[in-house]
Amino acid sequence: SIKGRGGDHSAFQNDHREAFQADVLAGLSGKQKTLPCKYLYDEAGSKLFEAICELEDYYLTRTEADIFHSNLDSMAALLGPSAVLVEPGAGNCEKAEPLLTAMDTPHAFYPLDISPEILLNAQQRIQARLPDLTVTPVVGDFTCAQPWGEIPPSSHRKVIFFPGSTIGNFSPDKASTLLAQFRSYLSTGDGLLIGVDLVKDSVVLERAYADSDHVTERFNKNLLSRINSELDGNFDTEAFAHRAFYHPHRQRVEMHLVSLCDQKVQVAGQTFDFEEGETIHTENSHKYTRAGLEALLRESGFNPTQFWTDNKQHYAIYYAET
Ligand code: AVI
Repeated sequence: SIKGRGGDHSAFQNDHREAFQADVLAGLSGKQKTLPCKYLYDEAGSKLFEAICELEDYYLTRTEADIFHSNLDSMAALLGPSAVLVEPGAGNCEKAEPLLTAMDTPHAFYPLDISPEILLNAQQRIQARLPDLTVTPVVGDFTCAQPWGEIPPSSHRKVIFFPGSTIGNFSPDKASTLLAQFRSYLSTGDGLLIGVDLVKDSVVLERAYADSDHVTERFNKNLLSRINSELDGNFDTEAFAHRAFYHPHRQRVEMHLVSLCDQKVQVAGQTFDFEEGETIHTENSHKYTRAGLEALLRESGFNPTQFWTDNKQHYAIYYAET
């Protein structure tokens, strides 16, 4: 079974389109044009993101996978027997699968994602490998209350699994709000297993977001193609360049699309003017120090108890208790 579509998929899609249009029109109307990064992940965008994760330059996925691989048993021991694992933004669930396999008889797995297709594929794959586990995909935006309301209460220990440095795509304020929201779905003694990218040399950071294979460029520009096809836009993707740079003061990599000329673009019947060099800010990817992340966890109601990293200290995984 799949939850969160309210039995009416077309209504769900309509709401989704309306929210997309409202967010895009608002984002393009500001002085600094912006587009919310969650819209990077339509079907084509999700495939491009999967390709990014395979890139040599994008060290995050590989480094996190190595840390998991080297520490799976101690992580599984911390989660304890019969735990319920909940993964917001689960995508293809490739990170949860080895963890679930290492865990002592996990009770249930709830992957949450906005894409039902990806979830259903993952459910079949995991169910085939772990036939005794109940896998219940939940469709929805994990920053909203809706998908969380679909998860039934349980007397089993709950652990929220939030790998991939997804927390980095939220501003520190929003990250704190999100973690506090996670906290509100948990009870005392429950846990959070979270992966974060650490502050490091800016050359390494920038190469990860402006890769030599130009996959991140395609990922970024796909947002314009998506606006063209879903919101009747006429962006010329050739008239924009991909730019990614590390901002050391804000501790984040910023991703932009730079207009290469003065131009006008139509979206959903509205016209937007671009000057040459003007940018659309499409994503922030915040990087944390250990102290910074521990402070964030504490202010959101979590107590960090375990920490794992790689030998270059490029990436960290934390276990925190409520
Ligand atoms: C999903 N998220 C953690 C990625 C990141 O590194 O911020 C998204 C991404 N953007 C460009 N490359 C990857």
